[in-house]
Formats: sequence, structure tokens, C-alpha cells
Amino acid sequence: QDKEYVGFSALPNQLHRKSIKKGFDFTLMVAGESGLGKSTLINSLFLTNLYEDRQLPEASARLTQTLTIERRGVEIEEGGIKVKLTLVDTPGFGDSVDCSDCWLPVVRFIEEQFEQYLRDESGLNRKNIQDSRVHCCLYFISPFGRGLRPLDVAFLRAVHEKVNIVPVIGKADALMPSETQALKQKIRDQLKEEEINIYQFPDCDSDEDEDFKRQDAEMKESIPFAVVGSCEVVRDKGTRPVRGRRYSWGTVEVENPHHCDFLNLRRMLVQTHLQDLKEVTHDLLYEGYRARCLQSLARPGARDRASRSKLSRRSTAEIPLPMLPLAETEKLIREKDEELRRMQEMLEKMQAQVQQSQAQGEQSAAL
Ligand SMILES: Nc1nc2c(ncn2[C@@H]2O[C@H](COP(=O)(O)OP(=O)(O)O)[C@@H](O)[C@H]2O)c(=O)[nH]1
Ligand SMILES: [Mg+2]
Repeated sequence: QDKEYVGFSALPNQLHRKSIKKGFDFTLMVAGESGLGKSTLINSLFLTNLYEDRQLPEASARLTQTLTIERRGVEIEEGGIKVKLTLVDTPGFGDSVDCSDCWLPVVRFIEEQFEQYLRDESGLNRKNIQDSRVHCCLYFISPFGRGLRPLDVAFLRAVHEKVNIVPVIGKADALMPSETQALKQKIRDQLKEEEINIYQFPDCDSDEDEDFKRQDAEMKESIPFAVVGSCEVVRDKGTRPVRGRRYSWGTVEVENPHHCDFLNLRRMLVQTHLQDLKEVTHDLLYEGYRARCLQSLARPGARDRASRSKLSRRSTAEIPLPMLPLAETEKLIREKDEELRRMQEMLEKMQAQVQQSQAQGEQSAAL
């Protein structure tokens, strides 16, 4: 009876008539400085214990640790709805001493998934593409700083056109409510100033009921979500066991909306916006990537310029041109052939004219 629910059973409402026969898959990434509670939050969100076997590195080891990217899959079934969830964790983010571009592998990872999809889309088996694109990136911001740090800004700028960013303040139990509000405002201002595009929640349909509208507005206002995670279930006497963090003065409850925005975040991710995050990834972010690829093919050198302005010079060399979709290549070749044919026709016409005028010249000379 005490079984906890993630809330995926609301998925059919999001999918409307779209087929869910194929099963639903979703890839979520967490990024941000180490120790901000990324892995713990993932466990709390999906009620799993994905990191049971992990070993936390010592502080000294963390200084030299390089960033790794870990991909784990979980299948969650609720109310007959199956969701294949892929979680991408980025341990070591921001750990090394020289961290000016330590996050580049994360940017590469996101791009590689686009490249793979582009290749698959143009392949023979395009009906059964495994979509490994990252549909959402939860970016963790420290509660201890005064907003976004240069590292945060650099990373977010590098990925904001490639992935849906949902900013969160980790370990929010370190802040008083007034501090939380001030930090949120500061972060919102900075995001605007730095022109970083985070995931834009779609406008609520006007025919939704008032309750839904209120919840929707509340959710939009609480960005960046201030979250608390915990792998422990606290059993205080006389109350229902809850996921929380027990301190000597009391318990911080993960799923208590008075304590943090965890529920808002999970509701958004799982119950209301999972499908929209996927659609934005496909229709906007991936299309943008695809358009940039084709453009760079039409104008050689353009790609270098474009990517150099976004990423550092060093990274440009590391980015291989993705294989072009066959159909696109064929189309280009056909266009070029057509152009050649037309030029040849023109040449022939000119030659004929020249011959004609020569012949006329000879005729008049003979007369
Ligand atoms: N106070 C507090 N501590 C947390 C929270 N989430 C995780 N922690 C603790 O912070 C440490 C690092 O958490 P972890 O999830 O490994 O962080 P990660 O490096 O970002 O994946 C662990 O000791 C957690 O128990 C939180 O919301 N509040
Ligand atoms: Mg971790």
C-alpha cells in the first residue's frame, strides 16, 4: 500500500493519439559541479538506487579526476505504461584544477547523439531508429555561490542550442526561503543577461481547468527549481515513512512542497512535459543541428567559422564532419549535374554562333 509512484501512468494523456505501441523512451542528463547531489536526485526522482555500487572518490583524487560520461538504462513500468529511461551522469564535472573547458566532452556527447541520429535517419533501417539523443539536461547550480559562476555560463552557452536545459539549485536545504528566492532571481537575471536559452515551457492551453493552470503557473515561477534529494526513507514515529534528510532539528522532506521544488520538478519531467521535451529536441534542436550540417556542406568553411565562435579553437579539430545523409548527397550531385548540363548547352550554342558568324564572314569575304 505504501508503494511510491513516479507518475508515468499520466503519459497517455500527453501522447494523445500518438502511438505508444513502440514504448516510450527518454534520455535525461544531469550535469554540474560534483557533490551538488546529482546522483542522489536521480535516485530520488525515479525511486531507484542506480548508484549502489559506486565509490566516492577522496578529495585529493577529485583534483586530478577527469570527467567521465556514464549512461545507464532503467525500465519503469507503471499502470501498464512502460518507459525506457536512459540516464546520463557526468561524474567529475568541474573537478580538475584547470577546468576552463573540462566540460567539452559533454558537449561532444550531445553532438554525437545528433550525428548518430542523422546517420540512422539516412540509413536503410530508418523505421527502427534507436533514439539516443539527450532530451533534457538538468543543470545543477550551487546553493553556496552567488548565482552562476563562469564555468556554469561557459557550459550553458556551449549547449543551449543543442539540448533542453532545465536549471536546478542543488542541495537547496542549505538555503532559507528568502535566500532561495534571491538566488533564483539572480540566476534568472544572469541567464537573461548572458542570453542563455533554457527550456521554454509551452503556454498552457486555454481550455485546461483552473487547477491545472494554477499548477502550471506555479511551476513556471519556480524555475530554477530548488531541489533536495535523498536516498533514505525516514520513519518518524506516527507518520508515514518519507524520503528525506534527517537532521538533529528535524527532517527535510524531499516530496514536501513547503520544503523544496522536488515535486514540481518531477511533475514537470514525468507527468506533463516529457513529450514536449522530446518534440522540442526533434523539431527545434535537432533540426537546427541538421540545418547547420547542410549549410556547412553548401559553403565549405562556414562550419569552421560557426563552431569556432561557440566552442574553443581546439575543439573544432576534434569535430568530425558527420556522414551526410545519402539522399541529401544525391540531391546535391543531381543539382550539380543539372548545372553542368546547362553550361554545356550554353557552350555549344556559343560555339554554333561563332561557327555561323565565321561561315558568314568567309562567305562575305568570298563575294
Ligand atoms: N544537504 C544535502 N545533501 C545532499 C543532497 N543531495 C545529496 N546530498 C549529499 O551530498 C553528497 C554528494 O551527493 P551526490 O549525489 O553524490 O552528488 P553528485 O556528485 O552531484 O552526484 C552525498 O553525501 C549526498 O548524501 C541534498 O539535497 N541536500
Ligand atoms: Mg554523481
